[in-house]
Amino acid sequence: MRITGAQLRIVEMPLRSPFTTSFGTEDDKIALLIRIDAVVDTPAGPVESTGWGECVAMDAPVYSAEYVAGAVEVTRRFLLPKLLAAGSSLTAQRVSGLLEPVVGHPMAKAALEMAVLDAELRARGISFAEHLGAEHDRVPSGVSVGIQDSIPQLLEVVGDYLDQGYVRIKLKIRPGWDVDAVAAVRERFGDDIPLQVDANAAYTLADAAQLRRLDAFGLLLIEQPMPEDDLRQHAQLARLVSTPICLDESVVSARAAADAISMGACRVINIKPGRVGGYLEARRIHDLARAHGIAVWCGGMLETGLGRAANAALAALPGFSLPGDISASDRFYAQDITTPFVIEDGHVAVPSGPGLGVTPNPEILESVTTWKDDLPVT
Ligand code: NPQ
Ligand code: MG
Repeated sequence: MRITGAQLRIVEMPLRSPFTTSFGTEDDKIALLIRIDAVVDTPAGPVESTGWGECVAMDAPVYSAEYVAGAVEVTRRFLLPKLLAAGSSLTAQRVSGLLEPVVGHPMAKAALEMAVLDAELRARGISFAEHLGAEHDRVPSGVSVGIQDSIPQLLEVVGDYLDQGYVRIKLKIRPGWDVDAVAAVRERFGDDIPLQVDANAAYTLADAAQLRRLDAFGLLLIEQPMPEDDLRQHAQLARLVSTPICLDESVVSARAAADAISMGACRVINIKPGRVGGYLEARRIHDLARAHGIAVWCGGMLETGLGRAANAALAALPGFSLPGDISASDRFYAQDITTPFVIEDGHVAVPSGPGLGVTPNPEILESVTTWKDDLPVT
């Protein structure tokens, strides 16, 4: 394909309720979207197409090093020019190689690859799901529950999500909000609900005794207890607790996943396409984990309907053996920019149309846009 147009756009969407994690409280979701116009070569000849990419970097570098303004800068100044330089030889498959000389910035790279892949697949009439190798037309839906002001409030929120049909609950934890929160949820809702926790790197190995207390509650996993670059410490912790350790922030590539697996740092991996540089690298991690008997599930970054569509397609691959953080749109948003994803019988449908299978509603998109910029493509 050849890129004929590129537009960056920042959208700001109010969250239905504040979302608190160990790294802070978010009241709004800020997303960087990229639209690419392209002429795509197909068996039927050249076809004009459009592709959408969503960058999951947050407004501030608190989950990982990337942040929205940095992603804008690196995309316009370093990443897009590398794709333009490829001329008409550009394919989605080639994007990660073309962008490899730029160190880091996986979320910005992932958004560009997603847009190129979407444009390509729309032109060829193939869905993300089919292209990635999905084997299901719906995926089980889990929900991530933020840190609350009180235990009664937590129980009310969790009860609400269970009533909506979510098949797995993930509690955000941090020192001071861990064992008691888990104990209360178990006491109220029983031992049968699939339950896990996510620390977003808030602990150290010195907290091993406290984390070991979680072993009593039959959790599916403890997600990212310690900082991103503490693979070795995670391997040590894995020997001190019986609950499976799951890595999120630490798994920044298939190479990092291979290191973590060989070190015994995790028995489960949360795959987030943005964090690992794209859907194609995400699939490689799926394949690698599957070959090693490591369970994977699809994480979430409060994506709009665009990213949610692609995540649902990925989560439909056969190795995704645990429910992911793919919730309904209304978990986070009163109004999504695409046709909203809904939860039905505990599942979210995998779009089947060409490319992402969803497009932004133009009026809604404009109404949430706070900034946009057409990038030069000649
Ligand atoms: C995680 N996500 O698994 C993340 C972290 C996270 C669904 O728990 C705005 C944008 C707020 C992205 C808060 C879930 C966010 C965000 C938390 C991502 O670690
Ligand atoms: Mg996480």
